[in-house]
Amino acid sequence: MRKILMPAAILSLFVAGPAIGQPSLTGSNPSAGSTTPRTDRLRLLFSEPIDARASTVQLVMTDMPGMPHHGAMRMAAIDVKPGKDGRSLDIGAKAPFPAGTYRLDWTIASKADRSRASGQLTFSLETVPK
Ligand SMILES: [Cu+2]
Repeated sequence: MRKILMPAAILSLFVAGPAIGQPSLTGSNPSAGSTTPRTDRLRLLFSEPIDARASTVQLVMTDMPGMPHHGAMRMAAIDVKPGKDGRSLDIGAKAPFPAGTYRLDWTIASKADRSRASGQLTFSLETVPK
């Protein structure tokens, strides 16, 4: 009996997959995997309206030029605001983030049905010589 039930259980997990209408990341600034000039503004854009108050964002610096053993360092001083379009999050800081590689961990909730989604965005910021 167990041998018959097991594949059925696995199949049902597979079919359940991502819920219909589950929000997803459709764009960002900087874009995923990119290297761009240092900035004090980051943006996440989602596929549908989100509940910004039920959403969380954490920015972690994972690498820094000249620091080979740089561990994951959380950037605490960030300000997260809902975008005017209702489907984005604007992340700001008082000064441009230092040059380095970053991981932005996000968790959001759909405004329509509260379904949650989470993911990561990685990008690098560099100092542009004047
Ligand atoms: Cu650092």
